[in-house]
Amino acid sequence: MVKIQSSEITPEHVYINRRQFMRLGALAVGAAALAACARKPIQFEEQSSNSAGASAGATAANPPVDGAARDELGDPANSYEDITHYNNYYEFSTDKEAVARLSENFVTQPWTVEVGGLVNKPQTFGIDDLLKQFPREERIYRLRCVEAWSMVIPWLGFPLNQLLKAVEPTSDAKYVRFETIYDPEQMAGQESPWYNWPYIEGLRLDEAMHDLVLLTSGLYGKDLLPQNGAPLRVVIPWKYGFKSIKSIVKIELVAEMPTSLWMAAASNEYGFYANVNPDVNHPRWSQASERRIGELGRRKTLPFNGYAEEVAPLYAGMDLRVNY
Ligand SMILES: Nc1nc2c(c(=O)[nH]1)N[C@H]1C(S)=C(S)[C@@H](COP(=O)(O)O)O[C@H]1N2
Ligand SMILES: [Mo]
Repeated sequence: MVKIQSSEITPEHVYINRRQFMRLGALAVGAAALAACARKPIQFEEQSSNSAGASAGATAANPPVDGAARDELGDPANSYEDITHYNNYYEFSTDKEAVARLSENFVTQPWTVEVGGLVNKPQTFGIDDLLKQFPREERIYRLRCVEAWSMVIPWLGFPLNQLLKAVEPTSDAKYVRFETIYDPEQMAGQESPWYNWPYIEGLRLDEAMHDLVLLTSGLYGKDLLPQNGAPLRVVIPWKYGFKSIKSIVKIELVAEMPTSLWMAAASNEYGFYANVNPDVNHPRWSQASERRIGELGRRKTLPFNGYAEEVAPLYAGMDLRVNY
């Protein structure tokens, strides 16, 4: 794994915090956020010098500073503990609190990602080379699960569009299809006959090219742990969490809309677009509000998970009740 140098990550982090601080403007941000700005870079320095190489998890001596980072709406990031111990990852378990333990020994090295299909320059990347070629940055995003819970997560990744540009999609390419590793010996959940394994997801090409879509290999300044999709997953913050497919081995440019695992399982409940939409309920529950992990009570769900300004133009003229 590429080790993030504190010199690479600190300026970006400081920048994000300053920008957020300015956007919050007159809001009573308080001394806590100010303290966070001052404390965070030091924390990353400590981590970089302490963590001996790849995939170092948080240790007692080296804990991430929970909640110091905030999203652009001013809400604090969830704790590292919550983000790494409340996971949807059906390859390991349908029990969110069991995924961390059951994925503990999942082997993520060596790892290759095949990028091909309707492109001029297909290429298979070793994970280390991929992360060397595309430097990571921190992005603090909300993750809104279709089950109506949410978190704020400080990811480390790079825009998917950088990788797509490198392989040069042809004019026939209209969609991007993602595939998770298929390895039932390591992933007992893949023995379940209820789903069409491997996990598949997809985006329209213009969605995939949007700068918010992050190919992600870390969080809280550390390499991803298996439960969060190590070594590489995608994060699409304006869509329900199930679109953010984990442990990717294949990215293919295709002409036809891919059928995702969830579309194949229940197309009336899980559509291709899956944009976060408080006005379109799941057939079995409301999507108007959500439970932010770590909070009491519920908060209102925002259209496109709060990213409408950036992404609503992608869907101009589309009926989002039909294209759910
Ligand atoms: N391969 C794979 N990717 C997956 C899933 C899964 O079961 N398998 N679950 C999805 C769902 S429903 C959610 S909400 C997010 C959860 O990501 P997190 O555990 O990192 O918070 O991962 C998504 N990606
Ligand atoms: Mo989800």
